[in-house]
Amino acid sequence: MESRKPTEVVKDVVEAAAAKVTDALTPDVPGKPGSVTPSLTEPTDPTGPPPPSKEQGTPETVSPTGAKTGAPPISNAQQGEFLTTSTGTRLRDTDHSLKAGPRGPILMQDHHFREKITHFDHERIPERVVHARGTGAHGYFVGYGTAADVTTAAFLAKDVRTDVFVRFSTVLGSRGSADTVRDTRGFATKFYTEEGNFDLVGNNIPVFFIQDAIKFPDIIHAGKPHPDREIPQAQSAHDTFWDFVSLHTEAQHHTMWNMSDRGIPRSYRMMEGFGVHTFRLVNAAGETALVKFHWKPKLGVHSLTWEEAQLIAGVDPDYHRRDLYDAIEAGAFPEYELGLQVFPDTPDETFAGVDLLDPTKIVPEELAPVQPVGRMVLDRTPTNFFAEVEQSAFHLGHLPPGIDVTNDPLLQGRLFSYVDTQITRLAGPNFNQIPINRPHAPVNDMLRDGFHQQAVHGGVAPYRPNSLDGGNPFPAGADQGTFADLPVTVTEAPKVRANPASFADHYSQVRLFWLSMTPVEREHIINAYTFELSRCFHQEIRERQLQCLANIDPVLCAEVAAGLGLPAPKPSEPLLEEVAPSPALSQIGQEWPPDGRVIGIVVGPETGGTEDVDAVRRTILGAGMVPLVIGPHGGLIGDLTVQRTFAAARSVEFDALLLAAAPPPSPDAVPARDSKAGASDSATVDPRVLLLVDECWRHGKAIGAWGAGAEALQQVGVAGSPGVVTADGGAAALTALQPLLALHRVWERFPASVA
Ligand code: HDE
Repeated sequence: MESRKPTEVVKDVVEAAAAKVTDALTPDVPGKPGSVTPSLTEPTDPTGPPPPSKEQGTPETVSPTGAKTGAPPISNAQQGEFLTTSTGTRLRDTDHSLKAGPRGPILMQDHHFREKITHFDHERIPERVVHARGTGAHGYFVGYGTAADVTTAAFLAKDVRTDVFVRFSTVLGSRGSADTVRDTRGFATKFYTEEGNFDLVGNNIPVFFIQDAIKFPDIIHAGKPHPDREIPQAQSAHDTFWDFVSLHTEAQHHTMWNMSDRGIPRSYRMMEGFGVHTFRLVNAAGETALVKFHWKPKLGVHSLTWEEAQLIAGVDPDYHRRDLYDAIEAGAFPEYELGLQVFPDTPDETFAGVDLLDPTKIVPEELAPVQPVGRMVLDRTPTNFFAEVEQSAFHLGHLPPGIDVTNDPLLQGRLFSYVDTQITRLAGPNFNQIPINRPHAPVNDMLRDGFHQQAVHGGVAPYRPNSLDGGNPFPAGADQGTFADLPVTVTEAPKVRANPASFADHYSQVRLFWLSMTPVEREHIINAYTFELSRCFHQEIRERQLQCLANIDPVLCAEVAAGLGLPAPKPSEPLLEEVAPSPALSQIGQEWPPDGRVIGIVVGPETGGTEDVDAVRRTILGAGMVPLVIGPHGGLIGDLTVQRTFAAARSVEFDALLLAAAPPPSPDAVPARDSKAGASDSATVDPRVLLLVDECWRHGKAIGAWGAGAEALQQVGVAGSPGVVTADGGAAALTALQPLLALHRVWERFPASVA
């Protein structure tokens, strides 16, 4: 028999094992990079570019001027089997530059070398000045037809389906910062409507720090890292932020939302979205109404705990990005309902005493219910992050007929800013021709030339009036689907740099928010203020912010002051006595579908392959959730693929924990190697498993155990406590866990100290 080299034998064995593991993994575990399963050796037979993965979407193949090309989406991607220059000439070698002999200098004539390096040198573009860290997904929106009495916007008509692209983001951090920092989240949606693009560029918080756009550079300079040392990154726990918000007290309402659990969402799938400003709608009869836009997530609004958020920032800085993409890949498509709060368009633009032009105020949903007008589903991940997510450019002036702006001074300033910033970031005025930004409606705009012009405009007369192009393009008539500038009356007034008097109330709604929270949510708010202020260097800034808290609520102020070791000041303004809380602002007290929740399953060296564990895994998958098997070592235990080893697992990756075993310390539970393994030599259960249980308990997560798994609960001392269940078998443990998951967390584990 022909003898084989040892390396070849090893290769065969490894490939066989890899195939087995891959087969076991493929159907269940999201996150496979690309659509191709790699071979162990480098491929040599030419094949075409890989097809997209099943979950990937790409911009519609319309021309730069919005014509449907009918070309398959893949026509935007690279073509052919062979390596070429950017102008299509095939290349034989991309590993060696052209030199004057093997030891000689590189020759100027090496076009491929110069093209490759030059292009690489220019791969980076400026990140967004705010909202730099983001992620995006494609999807669709379907109108319910319920908005017909307030707007003519065609995409809201019944059963009209419109493609969308959504970009979620944090505000303060740079492009590579962590996802789970305490911050506001951007929620920007581009609707490619048949009447032109509509960009709803909102946040997950319904109010903003400032009332006038001219203050935007101030709040952002204060929130960004200090200019001398460029720290801290992506957070507000520092002097310049608190210096500004404690002086510019209209920021206190937004700041309170940031210090609440809204500042650390569990997932982009579990966040509300708000248009923030009041918009003006017009219906077919020409009647106008004032509205605020809301996105309501199907899965409810949920948050991380502060400790989880901090741990995740280290363990998985891409947590929200991964969560979004894994959910879409797993078929748990994120879904949101679009709703409107509708107000009469009265001359004072005020509803129930709330000035609708003041972006630091909400209208409680109890006073103006959110009326659903359509549904959005995100069902495709990007094919190329840069081309789609980075190059997406939003602008709240992109409005379809039927939706118009108001005089909110923040909104007015934004109308200027977004185009201006794209011109630098996307290097010229033609950014709307980039595939992700192209409208799906015909474009005939008379804008010409400029950097990166992709349209090949015909004709000779890009001006009006003209006769040389036969008069084209023609202004459309009022009945031909035009955008109408509403004839809103502007009251005669002197030119001033001033705000309306109603904008001077900076505290009543902050108090409303605080009083609408449940006790445990208040505890979190107290903790957040105390954490952030204790990170400030200057005592003066802490004291000044405490004065602001005194003007919000005495309990809040006293608790934060105690945490900081400072006296609690008295209010400097009278506290609002009669406040009707808005229960809609609280996240706690309802039940929500557990779709896409991640359930960790701890298995031991023997329990891994048991039928019970396998059945639990399949039931979790069948229920639209994601199992994460955690075992003593990688690879397979029986037929079960271990997704995380005890060394690599951390409780923050899952929403609930199931213990099928209380495994003994595995060989790598060596504190010198893994400090999570602790120092105890006498542990009978792997200390990393005990840490998982301990952290899950601390973070209010449901825990279930069966069989030997119950021993781990005993050792941590949590057996029998709220939200900790033991059962005869895996199926029963999972059943007991599910209602707990619907509540998001086991809140009763932590009795609150404040009422
Ligand atoms: Fe923005 N904002 N913003 N903003 N904003 C930008 O535009 C600006 C504001 C929001 O995923 C920039 O393309 C000013 C409120 C989101 O690409 C810039 C003011 C709200 C995104 C800009 C505001 C937002 C941005 C930076 C004060 C919630 C990310 C890059 C008047 C309703 C969009 C860019 C994306 C991005 C300016 C205030 C939401 C500089 C001047 C209020 C979600 O143009």
